[in-house]
Amino acid sequence: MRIDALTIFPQYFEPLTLSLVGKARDGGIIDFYIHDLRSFASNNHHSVDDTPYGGGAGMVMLAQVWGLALDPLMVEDTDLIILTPAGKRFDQRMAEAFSKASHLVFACGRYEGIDDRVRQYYSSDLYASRNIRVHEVSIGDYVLGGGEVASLVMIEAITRLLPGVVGNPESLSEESHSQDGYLEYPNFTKPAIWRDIAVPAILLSGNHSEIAQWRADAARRRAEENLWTRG
Ligand code: 6GU
Repeated sequence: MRIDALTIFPQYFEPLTLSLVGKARDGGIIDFYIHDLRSFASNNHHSVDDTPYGGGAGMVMLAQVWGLALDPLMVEDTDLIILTPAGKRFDQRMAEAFSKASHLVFACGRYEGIDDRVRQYYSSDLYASRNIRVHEVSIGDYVLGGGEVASLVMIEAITRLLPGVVGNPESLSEESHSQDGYLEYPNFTKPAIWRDIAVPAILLSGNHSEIAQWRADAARRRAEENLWTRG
């Protein structure tokens, strides 16, 4: 999978050299390219934003700058992801769908967002005929300073689903959110007693069917309890 990210703060993407994602990158499973949006700014001040038509607070990012940055990346079979708190909510199902993509482009907006004509332009029939799809995505109902952290969240959730990134692929099918509404059972390791708290005895019994039953019950209890707080 190839991933491009466009941002005025390329340093936000330095964590992608770490951990599983970093290893997948070293191993050639993922190809990352981070682009500094400001290098596409054409005026003397290198500005990337201006005041909104119609008035109001904040600044809007320039379509012209985004167009110059995006044009060379819009190759056949590309998913362009525009990060915005007004987008469709990211979840595990969306992560699974994007993990099957061949090319993801993350457009990180700052300020009050990107001139909407950028979304319109790359959503045209011409681009659709080249299998270019545009998605506006949010990672949750709160507002961040920009799309960079949201991109990192999405990239980690998506790339760990690629074959060869997570060592034991079985762990992917048993984890929280692997099925709608499913939360993983609680886990324990040695010692069997820690600060007077014992590990549930069944887990030490070696009885695999009873352990499976206990875990299924614990997972269901957890999902029910968390329903109240998750909404
Ligand atoms: Cl994608 N961007 C910003 N700026 N804030 C957000 C978000 C995205 N998702 C949730 N909050």
